Amino acid sequence: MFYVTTPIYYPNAPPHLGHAYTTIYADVLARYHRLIGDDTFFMTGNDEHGLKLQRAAEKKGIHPQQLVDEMEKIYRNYWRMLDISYDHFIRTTHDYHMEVVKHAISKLYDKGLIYKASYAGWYCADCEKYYSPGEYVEIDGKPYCPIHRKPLEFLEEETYYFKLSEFEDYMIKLLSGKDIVYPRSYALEVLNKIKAEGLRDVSIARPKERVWWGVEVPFDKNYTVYVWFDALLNYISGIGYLRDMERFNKYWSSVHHVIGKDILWFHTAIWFSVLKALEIEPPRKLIVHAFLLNRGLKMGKSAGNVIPIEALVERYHGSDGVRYILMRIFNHTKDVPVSNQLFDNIYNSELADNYGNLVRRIGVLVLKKLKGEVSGEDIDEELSRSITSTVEKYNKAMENYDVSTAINTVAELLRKANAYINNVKPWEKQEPRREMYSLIETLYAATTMLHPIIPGATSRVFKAFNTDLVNPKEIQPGMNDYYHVSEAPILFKKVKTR
Ligand code: ME8
Repeated sequence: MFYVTTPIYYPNAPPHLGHAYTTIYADVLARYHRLIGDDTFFMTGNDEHGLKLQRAAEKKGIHPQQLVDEMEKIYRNYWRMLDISYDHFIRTTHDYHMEVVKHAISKLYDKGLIYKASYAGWYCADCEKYYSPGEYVEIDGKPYCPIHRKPLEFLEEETYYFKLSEFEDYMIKLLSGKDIVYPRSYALEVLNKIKAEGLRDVSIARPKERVWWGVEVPFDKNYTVYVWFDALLNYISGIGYLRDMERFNKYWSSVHHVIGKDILWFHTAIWFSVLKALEIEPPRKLIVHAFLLNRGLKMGKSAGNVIPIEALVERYHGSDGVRYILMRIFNHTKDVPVSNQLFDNIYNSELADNYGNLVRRIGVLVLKKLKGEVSGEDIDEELSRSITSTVEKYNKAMENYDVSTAINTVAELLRKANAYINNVKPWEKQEPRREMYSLIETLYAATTMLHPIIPGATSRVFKAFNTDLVNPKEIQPGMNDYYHVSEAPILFKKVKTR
């Protein structure tokens, strides 16, 4: 069983490369788990309520419902463009989701975990979050959002609070004990913050006169539910919480949330506490990654430095190039500065040369020298050992959520195969049977392992070699005792470096 989620994105604008980074990563995990035979469920979607969306619609002069309906199509198109194999696209305006939100807030209310009081503080509508002194940055004596670098708005209102403070001991115990957050450094970061500042109660509702675009609070129709409380519940509503508890229980026990580090606090302090209050187990894993930077800043709409997804899909002739590049640079703890030069280099040297060109050369040689037929022989010993050790390292890395290490181990195997072909020079031999079998077996193993990352190109290779995928855990040298090669595809056209 493997249930994996992405954050649900704010559809006030189309997704950019940062959103693609998270979504492709989750897709790679989902594809890998399907291959190893796990019953897999992969969910992404949109976070459609709240002030940010209300304002975005206002600015366009349309109803928020119209905006989020249009944006759903746009998001789905982008995910299709990137070969994202999600099983469900959740929207927080779905009825079944809103039912769960109402049920959850009522349950907390009945348990005495919600109370009314007034609140005054500084708000960032882009984050949908209050910032306290010490958290915001001051520019010319005025408070600014530390993430968006925009002036904060001062808000003062009667609101409902969730007694987060009651969960302080629970959170400290949970974060210091169980290995939920990956990498662990993020758990320690949250732990330190809680130890330093304590867990303060959070406002969980908004007056309708200010934020009318949201789920109505069941016990007070003058309020809507705070968008973050609404949004986090997607992870349980999307797999049938309330409607189909059997299905919910089945998937929840294996839930893996993938998020960027910007929303770590919501996904630990708040989410784990809400789950506890609802008497639901904490998630199995919360997998956190760092940011893509552009021109020194976190890539984002408000910084005005986003790279559109379609620009890269076009440049690298489809989704595989973009998927490979982003997964190759994927980093959980370090922010990664992007640049055309870096992307072109990875694409040209690793995808086009190390992999694509090897596929082409092997295909051409088998067609020319062996009339397209390769049958089982003794495999070159060194390559054979390399296949075995790569498979082991690759599976270990994938199981540890470390996709970039998994890619590097396969790239290393491909480099060995390239060195081998240059060394044994099969083109100088009459019938290089053993050489070509050794090469094609190595390529078969590498192609299988790369499949979750570049599903399009690898499928073409399987088709050209008239063979099919296996469970990557079962790959071993000498997998197939016969290949019929019908084509030598050119997978990746090189790009001219700018
Ligand atoms: O926060 N680098 O939605 P959002 C890496 N709706 N990842 C990035 C990135 C960057 N420069 N920019 C964005 C929300 N991301 C809420 C989530 S979940 C219950 C609600 C990715 O549209 C990263 O995964 O602002 C980040 O956490 C997410 O987009 C934020 O998306």
